[in-house]
Amino acid sequence: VHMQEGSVKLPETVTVSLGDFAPWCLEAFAARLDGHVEIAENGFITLKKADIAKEGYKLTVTKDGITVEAADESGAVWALTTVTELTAEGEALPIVTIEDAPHYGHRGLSLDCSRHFFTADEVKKVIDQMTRVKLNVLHWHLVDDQGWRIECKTLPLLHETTGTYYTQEEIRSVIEYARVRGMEIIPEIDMPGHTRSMIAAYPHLSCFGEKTELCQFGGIFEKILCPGKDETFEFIEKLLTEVCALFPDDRFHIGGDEAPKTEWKKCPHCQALMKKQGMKSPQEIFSYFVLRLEKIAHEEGKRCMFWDEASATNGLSAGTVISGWHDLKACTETVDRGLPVIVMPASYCYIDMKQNAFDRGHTWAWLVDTRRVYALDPASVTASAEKSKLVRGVEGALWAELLDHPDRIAEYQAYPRLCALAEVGWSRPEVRDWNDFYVRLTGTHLARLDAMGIGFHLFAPEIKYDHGVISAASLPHATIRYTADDTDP
Ligand code: TNX
Repeated sequence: VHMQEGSVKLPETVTVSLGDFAPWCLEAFAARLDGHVEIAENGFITLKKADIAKEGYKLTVTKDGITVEAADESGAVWALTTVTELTAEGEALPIVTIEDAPHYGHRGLSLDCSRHFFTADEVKKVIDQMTRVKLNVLHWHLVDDQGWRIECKTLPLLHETTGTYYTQEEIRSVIEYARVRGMEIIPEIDMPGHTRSMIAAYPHLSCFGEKTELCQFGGIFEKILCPGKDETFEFIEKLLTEVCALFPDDRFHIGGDEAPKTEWKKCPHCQALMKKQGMKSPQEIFSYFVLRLEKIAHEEGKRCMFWDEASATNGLSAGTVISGWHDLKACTETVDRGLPVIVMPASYCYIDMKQNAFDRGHTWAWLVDTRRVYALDPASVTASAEKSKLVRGVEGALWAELLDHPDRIAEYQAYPRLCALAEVGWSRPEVRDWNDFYVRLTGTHLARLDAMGIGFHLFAPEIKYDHGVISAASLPHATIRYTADDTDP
């Protein structure tokens, strides 16, 4: 960043010369300016193709206008996002030159829409807010034990049994909304565990085929898909043929986490499979399942992702990417096996955890406050320069078992922790510094989040007790409410 004296106001209607860029890269910018953007020759903003890193940009603001140089549309999207950020509260732009590019190519959020249904409009809002901090991947967790959320024309009992789901039309509109914001959508169909919503619709998919209901609360459930029956794989093939075609991006997450082997050990089909394949343990059935899922997804033209439980599977294809969620060690083991990893250890990246002891949220991975998120160093998972290339990026996870109330708790959980995570993904490690981040966050960025209409979490007020008087001081934006009789304020 190179700042100079002076500033320039954005005109009422911002004219843009597109150069060789596709018009879609203006869409998010125009939406943020209530449509006051026009394509024109000699525009106030000039876009130029340049030899700059993927997603990178050079933004030059002068008294006469703005020049954006980028190699691709996403670089232009991020440059214009920076312009929006600098003018979020109606400020004039500083005269400045910014050269910027992300450190990691994968900067994501995993959003659980099974446990809590976010409407298509709510998902779009999440996407727009994510792109404000230049996150570029929405890992869309669409199905789980508590609900199946994809309209499925060939296997309609899936969505009919759950009742609340996205139509294919809605899914397409979310994908398009994300695309013009430079964001990839990676859908997830978690298998073979976390599949109660599939089994509730089609009971024959489980080992013993008995009728069952959707789960009403979170957890790890023993009734999962049966790998001993051919019908299970025929079903998955049919399912993935339809669902893969719905999502144009080439990556597909097939889960693989938390799959108890309890039923497999008792199931005659699974026992027969073990015998036939010469398997010695149910763990080998799991690997067999994972490899078959991978093959089916490949046939549909997809590159696969799995949770880290799958990373020990021998024979995974080199392009398969692992989401390392247990801890940093799981990420290290993944790269040691030669597989690419998304670093998302729960104790840093799970924004469904409480941020302080009084919050609503999980605690199993400990309290995860903003400072803790910021402290994540993805590069620390390996000391080898060669293996460090396998560290593809970071992801936050907003699991949704506890997101049913109060209103907008998702925003409260996500911000400002996602701001910290975005910086972990974007900035070079050597320029990251918590004190500097904290000053920028509380000095200007929280006000911007406020101007963007995001309901964020504030750092706890400082409480003092002195000679019988309790006093509390907090940051701007906060309202302190209290009661003296132990009731909820
Ligand atoms: C673990 S992370 C899960 C989720 C839960 C989450 C709650 C992962 C792959 N599985 O099913 O929602 O913990 O924090």
